Amino acid sequence: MTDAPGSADAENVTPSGRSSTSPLRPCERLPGPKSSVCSRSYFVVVMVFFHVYIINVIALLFYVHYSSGQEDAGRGRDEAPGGGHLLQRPAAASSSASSSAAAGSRRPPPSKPDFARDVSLTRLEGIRVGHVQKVSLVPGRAHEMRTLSLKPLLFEIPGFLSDDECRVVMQLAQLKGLMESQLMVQEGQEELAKELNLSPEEIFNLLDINQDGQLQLQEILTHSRVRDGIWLTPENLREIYAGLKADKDGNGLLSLEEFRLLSSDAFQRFLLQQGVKRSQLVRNSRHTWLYQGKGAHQVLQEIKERVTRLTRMPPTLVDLSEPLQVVRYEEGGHYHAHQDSGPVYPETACSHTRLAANTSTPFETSCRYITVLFYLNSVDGGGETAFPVADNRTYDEVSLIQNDVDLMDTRRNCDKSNLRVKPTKGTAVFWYNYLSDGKGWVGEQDEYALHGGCVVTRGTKWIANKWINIDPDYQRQARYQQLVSQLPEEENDEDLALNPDMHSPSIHQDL
Ligand SMILES: [Ca+2]
Ligand SMILES: [Ca+2]
Repeated sequence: MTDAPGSADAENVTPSGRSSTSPLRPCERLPGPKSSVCSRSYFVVVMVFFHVYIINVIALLFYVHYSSGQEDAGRGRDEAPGGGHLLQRPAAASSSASSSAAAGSRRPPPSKPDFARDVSLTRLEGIRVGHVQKVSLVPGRAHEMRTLSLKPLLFEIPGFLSDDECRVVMQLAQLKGLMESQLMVQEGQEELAKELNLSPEEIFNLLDINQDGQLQLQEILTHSRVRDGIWLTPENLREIYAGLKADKDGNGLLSLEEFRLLSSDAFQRFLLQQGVKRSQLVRNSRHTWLYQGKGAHQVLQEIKERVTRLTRMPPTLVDLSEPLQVVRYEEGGHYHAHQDSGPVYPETACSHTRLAANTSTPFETSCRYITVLFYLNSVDGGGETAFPVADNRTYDEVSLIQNDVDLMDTRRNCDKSNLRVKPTKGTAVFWYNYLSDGKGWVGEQDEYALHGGCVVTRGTKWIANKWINIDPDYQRQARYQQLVSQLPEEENDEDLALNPDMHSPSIHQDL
């Protein structure tokens, strides 16, 4: 570089495009009289800079163009082994027609043509908390539907079921027989770790949510909530640390070195050896499933039809959903806060469309778009349905446990939940477990839909759940429906009716 003023002004000149007049101006600032030599040499210097600048810009444009092309090609290479469905997300997220077309061309050729999106899911309007709207569910009577929260979108409909209907559902459930919702001895945690083939370092890394290289109590507690098992409290964990001498340096945190010395199910095994009470489980209830298809009790069919009218979902989708689940909580029964359905990533399969998924992914969730919960009796004490973070400003998994207060613990902290619904005979509440994708289909999971059953302090609590299962992947849902429609009618009713307990042992974990 020759001189600073020259280069500085060259930068000023070129962007404004006044190259013919501006080069002379810097000379005016130079000491001494103006000279033609000055202006001519200065002009030459500036022009050199101008050309260098233009060449640089062109080179830069070439570089950007070339490197983004490479990046696209690289991305294509990285994703190819993961299967075609991994490509669908970038394509769907991009509004650019060219990138969609490019992603489409990389997708493996589908065995069948894509289904046209001819169904749009209605999503009811909450308006505001406390808003009441009239809904027509049965002839000659209007029900009132009150908005309880917007995050999740949650409604309450008093008198949805008559006293007689509540009685019939409870009797049918007793006739069929109820089973324990969660078995006492939990196996399988180690199996999952083995199946995924994770090293202790990888598990540590997954648990270390804030990535500070140490496991805080709440990081371990948050993880232990993911699966049905023994419910850990902060005190439990401190006892376990002491019993297993896990926290060698006694700082209340687990380092990677300390973690490596523990087996993957050390905590659960320690608790099992101590003896586990029912109250220490994630859920303490009994349940059964009642089919609502052809030939089912009239009351069950009518409830299904009423749910269809209430939610305004396509009847076929409701027909192909899980049967009615009836749950009984005895005194002392509870269900700690959980999500009815999990997040859906491209590599996750929905339990109900598994037939059409044509994949052997280890991840599966129930894809329960809507939960309709019915109170079959009024409970003498406790048993509220708690929504710990309903209408919170933000959602943060780790902050659910702070200063030893675990908001997900419905035996201790229901009173700290943002919203509690008191069980009243015949009342229904319903909410969306997923957001909309903005195009009339299922979008991302709504984490605010976290909820649990508070401990029943007096009497028995009876509820029923009707889930509406919809695959966020429209094509998978459509393929599944086509498969079902091609089966003979009797098979269609009996074999394909979802029995979540028989279908897959993991399905009623309600992740
Ligand atoms: Ca940490
Ligand atoms: Ca430590």
